[in-house]
Amino acid sequence: PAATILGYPRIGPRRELKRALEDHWAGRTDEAAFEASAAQVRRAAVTRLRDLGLTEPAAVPLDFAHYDQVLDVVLALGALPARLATDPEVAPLLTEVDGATVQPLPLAVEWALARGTTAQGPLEMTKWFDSNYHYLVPEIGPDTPLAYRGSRRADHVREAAALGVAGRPVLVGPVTFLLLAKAAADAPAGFDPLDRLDDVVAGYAALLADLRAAGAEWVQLDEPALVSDSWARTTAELASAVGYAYAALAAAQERPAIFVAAPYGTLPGEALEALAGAGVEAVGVDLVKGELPDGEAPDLGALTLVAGVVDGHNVWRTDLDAAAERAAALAALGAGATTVSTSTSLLHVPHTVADEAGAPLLPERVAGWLAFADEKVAEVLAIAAGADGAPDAFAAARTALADRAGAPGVVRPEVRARAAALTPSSFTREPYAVRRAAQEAVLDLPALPTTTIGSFPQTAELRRARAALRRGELTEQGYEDAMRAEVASVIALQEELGLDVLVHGEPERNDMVQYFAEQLDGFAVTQQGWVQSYGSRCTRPSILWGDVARPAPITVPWATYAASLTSAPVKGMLTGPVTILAWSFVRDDLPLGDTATQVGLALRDEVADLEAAGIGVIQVDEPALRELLPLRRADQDAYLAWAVAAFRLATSGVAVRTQVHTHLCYSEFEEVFGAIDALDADVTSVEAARSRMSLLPAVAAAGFERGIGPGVWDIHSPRVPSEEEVTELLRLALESVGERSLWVNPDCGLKTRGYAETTAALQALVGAARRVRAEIGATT
Ligand code: THG
Ligand code: ZN
Repeated sequence: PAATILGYPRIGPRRELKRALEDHWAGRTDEAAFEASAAQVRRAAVTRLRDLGLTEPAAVPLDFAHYDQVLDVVLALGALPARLATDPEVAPLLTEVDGATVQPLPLAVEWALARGTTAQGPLEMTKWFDSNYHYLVPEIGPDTPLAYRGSRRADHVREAAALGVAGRPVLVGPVTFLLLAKAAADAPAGFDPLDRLDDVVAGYAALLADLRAAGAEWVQLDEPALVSDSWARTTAELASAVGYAYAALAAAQERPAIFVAAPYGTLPGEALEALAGAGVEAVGVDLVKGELPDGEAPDLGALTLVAGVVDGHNVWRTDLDAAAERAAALAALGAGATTVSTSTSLLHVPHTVADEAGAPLLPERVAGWLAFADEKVAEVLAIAAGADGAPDAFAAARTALADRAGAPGVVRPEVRARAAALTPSSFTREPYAVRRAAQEAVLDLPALPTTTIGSFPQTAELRRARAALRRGELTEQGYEDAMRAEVASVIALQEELGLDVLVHGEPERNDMVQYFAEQLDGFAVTQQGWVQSYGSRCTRPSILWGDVARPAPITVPWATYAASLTSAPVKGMLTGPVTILAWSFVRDDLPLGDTATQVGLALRDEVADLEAAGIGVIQVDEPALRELLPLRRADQDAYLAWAVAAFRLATSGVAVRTQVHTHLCYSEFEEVFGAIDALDADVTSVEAARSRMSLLPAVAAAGFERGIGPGVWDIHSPRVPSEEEVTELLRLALESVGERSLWVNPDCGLKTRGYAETTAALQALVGAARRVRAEIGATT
């Protein structure tokens, strides 16, 4: 086709798939009802894309995962780790593979892999390239089954055909599948999942034959791993692996034409050449995040090039003139046809800007600058038609871009001037030893001080109050009273439990980024702008459109109210600049590092106001520090430099006596340890319970001397740890961390937990801290 997209949001414009999944998991619907709802969401998407103008054969992508696209390959190849394949809840569902007829694995197997069984945890989840989407990590060993056992994509092809649409099934490609996998727990040392490439390719050959039999003329295989160099294999080795794998697939008799897409960065020239040489029919390159293939112009023969010139990863209207030019530059590289496309799947953006019409949240003027998924479909069609073929679309794009560039608030001279005037001292505090002495004197905390990460359970009552406020059924005053009552009860609970550094519990916050975005200038928020984060879970990323400023203090009234209720120190709670950027749609008209500086400055003012209001402990969370790390090593240092600088800008304006905390989620601590150290926070809390403190020896070896709170309670599970378990973890931690540095806290915020388990677990946590204090002869 002349125009296509690499993928479309699958959650549904009103999150219909989320509801279908959660209703089914909760037992409110049976499998047939779930299948019917999921099919309805798929048919609505296919019809919508056809009606938007993707009418040519193979223009409509069929990428309908129930839960995750990597999981779909695990299911198609029956690639279950032994721990789950032999689980009593799963084993009876795994019928023998019958070479003649393939039958996709039952839904219950899918849920077992995605959500775990009574005895087994699910597949691990981790971030999908540089997006906010999370995929399930395959566990592959030398004996993991990898034979094709049927894929629902074949049904999706037939389902689309019944609607008159010749769709293009989309799957993760074989090389990326294996690179994203981790070695199964029982694999021998040195085993690399990529060693199984032959088996996986054989499985894909059968898959392609099945898709062809279902009527597919084309298949899209996504190979984003090719744009990253963060693997144990060199770029040359990867090029050779794809060349090998795709030559084998292309040689198959019965197959659709193969389109290999390489989103999220630059496809190295040698990988492009290997794909062309392998005999695939089309290759897609990302010309938004990535560049034209580097190196000498490769011989591409009659390969169709797919130009990813519409940003699939962000929400801005495309500069159609510039995009058309970029597509033409790509076309000039080859002798074959060119197709205009998005740079990535549209999975990362909401369904349509039209859904915001009449909603009070998104200013109309900002809405005019945006293109969500449906609007991006119109953009690829316009670029394919060209300025002469679609003059109105090109004219409208020019007008919108000009309006955005000149709108008030996009550039705030006072913000730019303040950023330009920063000096090295704006980023530096006094030496840690000085701060530590001052903080010990004012805070007077026991050894192994106990605290929490910040949020307490978001009860149904709190959510109801927020909904009632939104609907106008509760006044601002009524809402605030309800939140203050909650703060008072959270403070009372913490005093009763005997925690040392208290928090107000954040009842007033919906999402830790959206909350700040709603109160800072330069951000907009949406009503319906849901984007899938993992499985059925979605977020509504804020839209950062202008220079950032803080019109008024944000958290100060909550923190000071909490502090007024207790004599214990209360910790002020802020979200850090990098995390605010990572979980928002960011502007494309200013370097991200400059935006980070602006957010850092706004937070610096908030930190100063908290300190002035008597809050002596201030936490600035950066759970997403690792998340924005560029995919190519050459870009990583520059990123880490501005990320660290933004945090330090936010936190270095305080007196020595003020204790700065930070918190990082997930277990990728080691990878960015240097940067975490460079944040120079007085206390850092991290996730550690699941890995039983395994990160601490490395932290100690690196000479990290400031306070550290390795989580002692895995809050991601409803399991309540016993006092003995927590005591054990603390003893283990003391083997690496000095008793003057160790803090005692859960792994993460308690927002998603209930009060019963929270209270019991915190009791165990405080009890364990007291026991270990006694063991080491510390007071209190
Ligand atoms: N906030 C934002 N982005 C995030 C996270 C966050 N990205 C990374 C990480 N955390 C993703 N994890 C989650 C965890 C839970 C949910 C979404 C992403 C979640 N969402 C609710 C749902 O889908 O039902 C909706 C929440 C709401 O009403 O706002 O539970 O913490 N910005
Ligand atoms: Zn966390």
